[in-house]
Amino acid sequence: MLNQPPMPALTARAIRATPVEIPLNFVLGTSQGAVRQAPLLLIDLETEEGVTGRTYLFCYLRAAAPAIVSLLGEVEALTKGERVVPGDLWTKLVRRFTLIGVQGIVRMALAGFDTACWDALSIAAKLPLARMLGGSLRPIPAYNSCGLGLMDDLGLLAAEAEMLLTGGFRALKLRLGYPILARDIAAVRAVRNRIGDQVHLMVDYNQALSVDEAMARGRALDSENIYWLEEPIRHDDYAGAAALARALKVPIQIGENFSLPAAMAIAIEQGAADYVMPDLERIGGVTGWRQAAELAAINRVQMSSHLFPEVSAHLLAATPTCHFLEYVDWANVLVQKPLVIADGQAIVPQRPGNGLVWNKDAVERYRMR
Ligand code: SMN
Ligand code: MG
Repeated sequence: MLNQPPMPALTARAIRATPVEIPLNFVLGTSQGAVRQAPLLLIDLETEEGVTGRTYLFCYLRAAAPAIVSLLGEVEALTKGERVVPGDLWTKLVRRFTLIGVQGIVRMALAGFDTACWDALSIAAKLPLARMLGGSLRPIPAYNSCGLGLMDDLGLLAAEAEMLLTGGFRALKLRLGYPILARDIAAVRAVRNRIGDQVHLMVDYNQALSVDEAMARGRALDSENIYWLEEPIRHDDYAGAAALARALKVPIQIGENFSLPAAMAIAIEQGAADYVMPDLERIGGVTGWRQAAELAAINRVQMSSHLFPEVSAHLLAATPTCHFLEYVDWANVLVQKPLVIADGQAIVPQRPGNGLVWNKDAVERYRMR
Protein backbone atom coordinates (compact mmCIF):
# COMPACT_ATOMS: atom_id res chain seq x y z
CA MET A 1 0.00 0.00 0.00
CA LEU A 2 1.10 3.56 -0.60
CA ASN A 3 2.07 5.66 2.42
CA GLN A 4 -0.96 7.35 3.86
CA PRO A 5 -1.18 10.25 6.33
CA PRO A 6 -3.21 9.79 9.55
CA MET A 7 -7.03 10.19 9.36
CA PRO A 8 -8.41 13.34 11.02
CA ALA A 9 -11.27 12.87 13.48
CA LEU A 10 -14.57 13.87 11.90
CA THR A 11 -18.17 13.08 12.78
CA ALA A 12 -20.89 12.69 10.14
CA ARG A 13 -23.83 15.03 10.69
CA ALA A 14 -25.97 15.46 7.56
CA ILE A 15 -26.09 14.79 3.82
CA ARG A 16 -27.46 17.34 1.37
CA ALA A 17 -28.20 16.06 -2.13
CA THR A 18 -29.06 18.49 -4.93
CA PRO A 19 -30.21 17.21 -8.34
CA VAL A 20 -29.17 19.37 -11.29
CA GLU A 21 -29.40 18.89 -15.04
CA ILE A 22 -26.60 20.24 -17.21
CA PRO A 23 -26.89 20.76 -20.97
CA LEU A 24 -23.87 19.15 -22.66
CA ASN A 25 -21.63 21.30 -24.87
CA PHE A 26 -21.09 18.25 -27.08
CA VAL A 27 -23.85 15.66 -27.53
CA LEU A 28 -22.64 12.19 -26.58
CA GLY A 29 -24.20 10.01 -29.27
CA THR A 30 -23.59 6.42 -28.19
CA SER A 31 -24.75 3.22 -29.89
CA GLN A 32 -27.34 3.00 -27.08
CA GLY A 33 -28.82 6.47 -27.60
CA ALA A 34 -27.71 10.07 -27.27
CA VAL A 35 -26.90 11.82 -24.01
CA ARG A 36 -27.84 15.51 -24.45
CA GLN A 37 -28.18 16.55 -20.82
CA ALA A 38 -26.45 15.16 -17.79
CA PRO A 39 -28.61 14.66 -14.71
CA LEU A 40 -26.11 15.03 -11.85
CA LEU A 41 -26.62 14.76 -8.11
CA LEU A 42 -24.44 17.07 -6.03
CA ILE A 43 -23.62 15.65 -2.61
CA ASP A 44 -22.52 17.66 0.43
CA LEU A 45 -21.61 15.75 3.56
CA GLU A 46 -21.63 18.00 6.62
CA THR A 47 -19.64 17.08 9.69
CA GLU A 48 -19.95 18.18 13.33
CA GLU A 49 -16.50 19.74 13.01
CA GLY A 50 -17.71 22.16 10.30
CA VAL A 51 -15.87 20.53 7.39
CA THR A 52 -18.01 19.74 4.31
CA GLY A 53 -17.09 16.92 1.91
CA ARG A 54 -18.37 17.08 -1.65
CA THR A 55 -18.77 15.03 -4.78
CA TYR A 56 -21.32 14.40 -7.53
CA LEU A 57 -22.97 11.41 -9.14
CA PHE A 58 -24.09 10.97 -12.76
CA CYS A 59 -27.65 9.64 -12.56
CA TYR A 60 -27.89 8.61 -16.27
CA LEU A 61 -31.69 9.04 -16.07
CA ARG A 62 -33.47 12.05 -14.58
CA ALA A 63 -35.84 9.66 -12.81
CA ALA A 64 -32.95 8.10 -10.89
CA ALA A 65 -32.09 11.37 -9.13
CA PRO A 66 -34.98 11.50 -6.60
CA ALA A 67 -34.53 7.77 -5.92
CA ILE A 68 -30.85 8.26 -5.06
CA VAL A 69 -31.73 11.29 -2.90
CA SER A 70 -34.11 9.04 -0.98
CA LEU A 71 -31.43 6.35 -0.54
CA LEU A 72 -28.98 8.99 0.70
CA GLY A 73 -31.59 9.89 3.36
CA GLU A 74 -31.26 6.31 4.60
CA VAL A 75 -27.45 6.57 4.48
CA GLU A 76 -27.67 9.78 6.52
CA ALA A 77 -29.84 8.15 9.18
CA LEU A 78 -27.39 5.24 9.46
CA THR A 79 -24.24 7.36 9.71
CA LYS A 80 -25.34 10.43 11.70
CA GLY A 81 -23.04 10.83 14.71
CA GLU A 82 -20.59 8.21 13.46
CA ARG A 83 -16.84 8.78 13.13
CA VAL A 84 -15.94 9.29 9.45
CA VAL A 85 -13.83 6.20 8.71
CA PRO A 86 -14.85 5.34 5.12
CA GLY A 87 -13.95 1.64 5.16
CA ASP A 88 -15.86 1.06 8.42
CA LEU A 89 -18.88 3.04 7.23
CA TRP A 90 -18.86 1.14 3.92
CA THR A 91 -18.98 -2.16 5.83
CA LYS A 92 -21.83 -0.92 8.01
CA LEU A 93 -23.82 0.36 5.03
CA VAL A 94 -23.29 -2.80 2.99
CA ARG A 95 -24.72 -4.80 5.88
CA ARG A 96 -27.80 -2.57 5.96
CA PHE A 97 -28.37 -2.80 2.20
CA THR A 98 -27.50 -6.47 1.67
CA LEU A 99 -31.09 -7.64 1.31
CA ILE A 100 -31.91 -5.18 -1.48
CA GLY A 101 -28.41 -5.68 -2.94
CA VAL A 102 -25.46 -3.30 -3.26
CA GLN A 103 -26.05 -2.85 -6.98
CA GLY A 104 -27.36 -0.16 -9.29
CA ILE A 105 -28.47 3.05 -7.62
CA VAL A 106 -27.96 1.69 -4.08
CA ARG A 107 -24.29 1.21 -4.93
CA MET A 108 -24.18 4.69 -6.50
CA ALA A 109 -25.57 6.27 -3.31
CA LEU A 110 -22.99 4.45 -1.18
CA ALA A 111 -20.18 5.40 -3.56
CA GLY A 112 -21.23 9.07 -3.48
CA PHE A 113 -21.27 9.07 0.31
CA ASP A 114 -17.87 7.36 0.47
CA THR A 115 -16.33 9.85 -1.97
CA ALA A 116 -17.71 12.79 0.03
CA CYS A 117 -16.25 11.23 3.22
CA TRP A 118 -12.79 11.10 1.61
CA ASP A 119 -13.12 14.71 0.48
CA ALA A 120 -14.02 15.82 4.01
CA LEU A 121 -11.09 13.87 5.48
CA SER A 122 -8.55 15.32 3.07
CA ILE A 123 -9.88 18.84 3.64
CA ALA A 124 -9.54 18.33 7.40
CA ALA A 125 -5.99 16.99 6.85
CA LYS A 126 -5.27 20.06 4.62
CA LEU A 127 -4.09 17.74 1.85
CA PRO A 128 -5.19 17.22 -1.75
CA LEU A 129 -7.04 13.90 -2.01
CA ALA A 130 -4.21 12.45 -4.15
CA ARG A 131 -1.73 13.04 -1.29
CA MET A 132 -4.20 11.76 1.30
CA LEU A 133 -4.22 8.51 -0.69
CA GLY A 134 -0.43 8.36 -0.78
CA GLY A 135 -0.01 9.63 -4.35
CA SER A 136 1.95 12.57 -5.71
CA LEU A 137 0.64 15.57 -7.63
CA ARG A 138 2.01 14.63 -11.04
CA PRO A 139 0.07 15.55 -14.20
CA ILE A 140 -2.20 12.76 -15.51
CA PRO A 141 -2.42 11.98 -19.26
CA ALA A 142 -5.96 12.72 -20.42
CA TYR A 143 -8.07 12.06 -23.49
CA ASN A 144 -10.93 14.25 -24.56
CA SER A 145 -14.12 12.20 -24.35
CA CYS A 146 -16.58 14.99 -25.16
CA GLY A 147 -18.72 14.51 -28.25
CA LEU A 148 -17.56 12.36 -31.19
CA GLY A 149 -20.85 10.49 -31.13
CA LEU A 150 -22.46 8.60 -33.99
CA MET A 151 -23.16 11.16 -36.73
CA ASP A 152 -24.58 11.05 -40.26
CA ASP A 153 -22.29 13.78 -41.51
CA LEU A 154 -18.66 12.63 -41.31
CA GLY A 155 -17.47 16.11 -42.24
CA LEU A 156 -19.07 17.44 -39.06
CA LEU A 157 -17.55 14.53 -37.12
CA ALA A 158 -14.06 15.36 -38.37
CA ALA A 159 -14.56 19.06 -37.60
CA GLU A 160 -15.64 18.18 -34.05
CA ALA A 161 -12.55 15.99 -33.62
CA GLU A 162 -10.32 18.89 -34.59
CA MET A 163 -12.13 21.20 -32.18
CA LEU A 164 -11.67 18.69 -29.35
CA LEU A 165 -7.89 18.86 -29.70
CA THR A 166 -7.88 22.45 -28.41
CA GLY A 167 -6.37 22.62 -24.96
CA GLY A 168 -3.50 20.47 -26.14
CA PHE A 169 -5.24 17.09 -26.07
CA ARG A 170 -3.29 14.35 -27.82
CA ALA A 171 -5.95 11.64 -27.43
CA LEU A 172 -9.66 11.44 -28.31
CA LYS A 173 -12.46 8.89 -28.00
CA LEU A 174 -14.79 8.12 -30.88
CA ARG A 175 -18.14 6.34 -30.44
CA LEU A 176 -18.79 3.53 -32.91
CA GLY A 177 -21.51 0.96 -33.56
CA TYR A 178 -22.99 2.17 -36.86
CA PRO A 179 -25.30 -0.36 -38.55
CA ILE A 180 -22.48 -1.71 -40.76
CA LEU A 181 -18.73 -2.16 -40.38
CA ALA A 182 -17.93 -0.06 -43.46
CA ARG A 183 -19.55 2.94 -41.77
CA ASP A 184 -17.47 2.44 -38.58
CA ILE A 185 -14.32 2.40 -40.69
CA ALA A 186 -15.44 5.47 -42.62
CA ALA A 187 -15.97 7.34 -39.32
CA VAL A 188 -12.54 6.26 -38.03
CA ARG A 189 -10.84 7.38 -41.24
CA ALA A 190 -12.69 10.71 -41.37
CA VAL A 191 -11.44 11.48 -37.86
CA ARG A 192 -7.95 10.08 -38.43
CA ASN A 193 -7.45 12.09 -41.61
CA ARG A 194 -8.27 15.27 -39.74
CA ILE A 195 -6.26 14.69 -36.52
CA GLY A 196 -3.13 13.11 -38.01
CA ASP A 197 -1.28 9.93 -37.09
CA GLN A 198 0.21 11.11 -33.80
CA VAL A 199 -3.04 11.57 -31.86
CA HIS A 200 -4.25 8.51 -29.91
CA LEU A 201 -7.74 7.45 -30.99
CA MET A 202 -9.80 5.27 -28.64
CA VAL A 203 -13.10 3.77 -29.87
CA ASP A 204 -16.15 2.81 -27.77
CA TYR A 205 -19.01 0.54 -28.87
CA ASN A 206 -21.02 0.73 -25.63
CA GLN A 207 -21.75 -3.02 -25.78
CA ALA A 208 -23.41 -2.88 -29.23
CA LEU A 209 -21.98 -6.03 -30.86
CA SER A 210 -22.30 -9.81 -30.66
CA VAL A 211 -19.00 -11.65 -30.13
CA ASP A 212 -18.88 -12.70 -33.81
CA GLU A 213 -19.59 -9.20 -35.04
CA ALA A 214 -17.00 -7.79 -32.61
CA MET A 215 -14.46 -10.27 -33.95
CA ALA A 216 -15.11 -9.10 -37.53
CA ARG A 217 -15.09 -5.39 -36.69
CA GLY A 218 -12.11 -5.79 -34.37
CA ARG A 219 -10.08 -7.45 -37.13
CA ALA A 220 -10.84 -4.53 -39.42
CA LEU A 221 -9.90 -2.05 -36.68
CA ASP A 222 -6.60 -3.89 -36.09
CA SER A 223 -5.12 -2.07 -39.07
CA GLU A 224 -6.60 1.37 -38.27
CA ASN A 225 -4.14 2.56 -35.58
CA ILE A 226 -6.71 2.38 -32.76
CA TYR A 227 -5.43 2.89 -29.21
CA TRP A 228 -8.11 0.74 -27.52
CA LEU A 229 -11.38 -0.97 -28.35
CA GLU A 230 -13.87 -0.27 -25.55
CA GLU A 231 -16.89 -2.38 -24.55
CA PRO A 232 -17.41 -4.05 -27.94
CA ILE A 233 -19.84 -6.60 -26.44
CA ARG A 234 -22.16 -7.00 -23.42
CA HIS A 235 -20.20 -5.70 -20.45
CA ASP A 236 -20.51 -8.87 -18.38
CA ASP A 237 -19.59 -11.40 -21.08
CA TYR A 238 -16.06 -11.95 -19.80
CA ALA A 239 -15.57 -15.19 -21.76
CA GLY A 240 -16.46 -13.37 -24.98
CA ALA A 241 -14.20 -10.45 -24.11
CA ALA A 242 -11.35 -12.86 -23.34
CA ALA A 243 -11.77 -14.47 -26.77
CA LEU A 244 -11.58 -11.02 -28.37
CA ALA A 245 -8.54 -10.05 -26.29
CA ARG A 246 -6.75 -13.21 -27.43
CA ALA A 247 -7.63 -12.87 -31.12
CA LEU A 248 -7.28 -9.13 -31.72
CA LYS A 249 -4.22 -6.92 -31.85
CA VAL A 250 -6.12 -3.82 -30.71
CA PRO A 251 -6.22 -3.79 -26.87
CA ILE A 252 -9.63 -4.50 -25.29
CA GLN A 253 -10.72 -1.90 -22.74
CA ILE A 254 -13.59 -2.52 -20.29
CA GLY A 255 -14.52 -1.41 -16.79
CA GLU A 256 -17.10 1.38 -16.64
CA ASN A 257 -19.65 -1.30 -15.75
CA PHE A 258 -17.57 -3.21 -13.19
CA SER A 259 -19.83 -3.49 -10.18
CA LEU A 260 -17.51 -3.17 -7.18
CA PRO A 261 -13.91 -4.48 -7.22
CA ALA A 262 -15.08 -8.13 -7.14
CA ALA A 263 -16.30 -7.85 -10.75
CA MET A 264 -12.98 -6.40 -11.84
CA ALA A 265 -11.14 -9.26 -10.12
CA ILE A 266 -13.15 -11.82 -12.09
CA ALA A 267 -12.70 -9.95 -15.39
CA ILE A 268 -8.93 -9.82 -14.91
CA GLU A 269 -8.79 -13.46 -13.83
CA GLN A 270 -10.64 -14.47 -17.01
CA GLY A 271 -8.38 -12.41 -19.24
CA ALA A 272 -11.35 -10.28 -20.35
CA ALA A 273 -9.41 -7.02 -20.60
CA ASP A 274 -6.06 -5.72 -21.75
CA TYR A 275 -6.84 -2.43 -19.97
CA VAL A 276 -9.36 -1.51 -17.27
CA MET A 277 -11.29 1.70 -16.59
CA PRO A 278 -13.43 1.55 -13.44
CA ASP A 279 -16.08 4.15 -12.79
CA LEU A 280 -16.06 5.93 -9.42
CA GLU A 281 -19.79 5.45 -8.73
CA ARG A 282 -19.89 1.79 -9.82
CA ILE A 283 -16.60 0.56 -8.36
CA GLY A 284 -17.58 1.72 -4.88
CA GLY A 285 -16.31 5.27 -4.43
CA VAL A 286 -12.77 6.01 -3.30
CA THR A 287 -12.77 2.92 -1.06
CA GLY A 288 -13.67 0.66 -4.00
CA TRP A 289 -11.24 2.46 -6.33
CA ARG A 290 -8.32 1.83 -3.97
CA GLN A 291 -9.03 -1.90 -3.97
CA ALA A 292 -9.36 -1.86 -7.76
CA ALA A 293 -6.06 0.02 -8.08
CA GLU A 294 -4.35 -2.61 -5.96
CA LEU A 295 -5.80 -5.41 -8.11
CA ALA A 296 -4.61 -3.65 -11.27
CA ALA A 297 -1.14 -3.21 -9.78
CA ILE A 298 -0.82 -6.85 -8.71
CA ASN A 299 -1.91 -7.99 -12.17
CA ARG A 300 0.09 -5.30 -13.98
CA VAL A 301 -2.95 -4.01 -15.86
CA GLN A 302 -3.02 -0.36 -16.89
CA MET A 303 -5.95 1.46 -15.31
CA SER A 304 -7.88 4.47 -16.60
CA SER A 305 -10.92 6.31 -15.26
CA HIS A 306 -14.53 6.71 -16.42
CA LEU A 307 -16.16 10.17 -16.08
CA PHE A 308 -15.81 12.27 -12.86
CA PRO A 309 -12.49 13.72 -14.05
CA GLU A 310 -12.18 16.08 -11.06
CA VAL A 311 -12.05 13.25 -8.50
CA SER A 312 -10.54 10.68 -10.87
CA ALA A 313 -7.45 12.85 -11.45
CA HIS A 314 -6.63 12.50 -7.74
CA LEU A 315 -7.38 8.78 -7.77
CA LEU A 316 -5.18 8.13 -10.81
CA ALA A 317 -2.36 10.07 -9.16
CA ALA A 318 -2.49 7.41 -6.43
CA THR A 319 -2.90 4.46 -8.85
CA PRO A 320 0.35 2.56 -9.51
CA THR A 321 -0.66 1.50 -13.06
CA CYS A 322 -2.21 4.90 -13.96
CA HIS A 323 -2.99 5.04 -17.68
CA PHE A 324 -5.47 7.69 -18.96
CA LEU A 325 -7.98 10.08 -17.44
CA GLU A 326 -11.29 10.31 -19.31
CA TYR A 327 -11.93 14.04 -19.61
CA VAL A 328 -15.45 15.44 -19.92
CA ASP A 329 -16.33 19.08 -19.29
CA TRP A 330 -19.77 18.44 -17.76
CA ALA A 331 -19.20 19.78 -14.25
CA ASN A 332 -17.24 22.85 -15.39
CA VAL A 333 -20.32 25.09 -15.30
CA LEU A 334 -21.13 24.03 -11.74
CA VAL A 335 -17.81 24.51 -9.98
CA GLN A 336 -15.76 27.49 -8.90
CA LYS A 337 -12.50 26.07 -10.29
CA PRO A 338 -12.85 23.63 -13.21
CA LEU A 339 -10.23 20.94 -13.69
CA VAL A 340 -7.31 22.33 -15.70
CA ILE A 341 -5.95 20.45 -18.72
CA ALA A 342 -2.55 21.61 -19.94
CA ASP A 343 -0.62 20.02 -22.74
CA GLY A 344 -2.99 17.04 -22.80
CA GLN A 345 -2.60 16.32 -19.10
CA ALA A 346 -4.89 16.91 -16.14
CA ILE A 347 -3.34 19.11 -13.46
CA VAL A 348 -4.22 17.64 -10.07
CA PRO A 349 -5.14 20.69 -7.95
CA GLN A 350 -3.05 21.43 -4.88
CA ARG A 351 -5.92 22.71 -2.74
CA PRO A 352 -7.17 20.42 0.04
CA GLY A 353 -9.73 17.74 -0.81
CA ASN A 354 -10.81 16.72 -4.30
CA GLY A 355 -11.12 20.38 -5.26
CA LEU A 356 -14.87 20.45 -5.97
CA VAL A 357 -16.55 23.64 -4.72
CA TRP A 358 -19.99 24.50 -6.11
CA ASN A 359 -20.79 27.75 -7.83
CA LYS A 360 -24.02 28.58 -5.97
CA ASP A 361 -25.57 30.66 -8.76
CA ALA A 362 -24.94 27.89 -11.30
CA VAL A 363 -26.39 25.25 -8.99
CA GLU A 364 -29.53 27.37 -8.59
CA ARG A 365 -29.73 27.88 -12.34
CA TYR A 366 -29.45 24.19 -13.25
CA ARG A 367 -31.36 22.77 -10.28
CA MET A 368 -33.82 20.08 -11.39
CA ARG A 369 -37.41 21.22 -11.03
C1 SMN B 1 -20.30 6.79 -21.78
C2 SMN B 1 -20.16 7.76 -20.84
C3 SMN B 1 -21.27 8.35 -20.28
C4 SMN B 1 -22.52 8.02 -20.67
C5 SMN B 1 -22.67 7.05 -21.62
C6 SMN B 1 -21.55 6.44 -22.17
C7 SMN B 1 -19.13 6.09 -22.44
C8 SMN B 1 -17.75 6.49 -22.04
O1 SMN B 1 -19.26 4.72 -22.40
O2 SMN B 1 -16.95 5.60 -21.84
O3 SMN B 1 -17.46 7.68 -22.01
MG1 MG C 1 -17.42 3.71 -22.50
